[in-house]
Amino acid sequence: MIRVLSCTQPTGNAHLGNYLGAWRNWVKGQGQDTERDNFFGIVDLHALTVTESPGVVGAATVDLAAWYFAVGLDPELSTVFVQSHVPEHSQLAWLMECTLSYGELSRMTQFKDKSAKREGHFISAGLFTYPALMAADILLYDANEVPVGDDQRQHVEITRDAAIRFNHRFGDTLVLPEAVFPPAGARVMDLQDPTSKMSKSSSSDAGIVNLADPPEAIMKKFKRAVTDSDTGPDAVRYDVAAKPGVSSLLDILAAATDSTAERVAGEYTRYGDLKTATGEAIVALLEPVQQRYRELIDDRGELARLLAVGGAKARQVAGTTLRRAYDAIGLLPA
Ligand code: AQP
Repeated sequence: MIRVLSCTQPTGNAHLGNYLGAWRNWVKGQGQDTERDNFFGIVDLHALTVTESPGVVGAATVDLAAWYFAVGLDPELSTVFVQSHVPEHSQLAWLMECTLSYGELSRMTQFKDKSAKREGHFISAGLFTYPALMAADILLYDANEVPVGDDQRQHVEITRDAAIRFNHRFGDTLVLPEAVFPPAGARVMDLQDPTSKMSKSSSSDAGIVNLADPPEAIMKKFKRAVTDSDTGPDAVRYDVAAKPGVSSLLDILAAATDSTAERVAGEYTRYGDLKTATGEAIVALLEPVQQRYRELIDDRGELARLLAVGGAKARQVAGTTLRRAYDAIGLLPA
């Protein structure tokens, strides 16, 4: 049996990067032949690193739960839970903070990026230590596979380092996870700045395809996507360094149509046609998801019920792992 774990922060709007980079692959994994035990978290405690007012995170948690089920997570096949409902996350996080070094945390690119974006604003200690909480999120579930977008590569690496160091100190206790990336869509880029990843905290909405965007807005964003001024028969080609905008569109179209960027490149000669085709493919992909989201978000009672069931199941697994870690260290039993 393969244990699968991945999570999302309830901050900002769900976007195409979340869907193509992570969620769609979680759903695909549910239907695979190999026996899989799937855990998908809504990591609300991570959202606190950048939260300064009441009432925001809870609402965003419900919204994200609706997106999780709308994209196709099946409560029969996957355990969907909220991080703060499973106190073991915070407890193992402390052990991970004591396992990782200041130097390792200082080298995390997300800390550098996010603290730079918040220059002049409050930068919480949590923004610095959150990779330890993320390591706990993964290790609590003995996860073998962590299906994520490319931006999470460094987080899974540091999680492995933490597990290796813990096991070296206290004996074989924690399972070493592997990050798993989709063949296309692992790094969906901002449509207005194709050298930066599409991100909830981007400054301009024009570069982000929100999952809730209506079809006209999606088409408009793709039609205005930044490309380059090349002309000629081979202008449409996949070359991330030389042609980031075109390559990003090709990658999105490949992800949406289960193809490869190189193959879809061969089907177009004009940027306008590529933009229209990519926009249309995304509109078609999102249409049924948006429909299900609208139904689910109106049934908050059912969402709360599903999260309670998932939380209880997650606690069983998390509690066993935390106990194992405490015992390995030799903490005095209560
Ligand atoms: N642009 C992206 N391309 C591919 N995958 C992406 N993911 C996020 N952005 C992209 C994947 O979505 C999952 C959930 O991510 P998250 O929302 O918890 O965290 P994040 O990566 O920090 O998301 P954002 O949008 O970039 O938020 P901010 O702006 O707050 O940093 C992960 O598997 C992630 O890889």
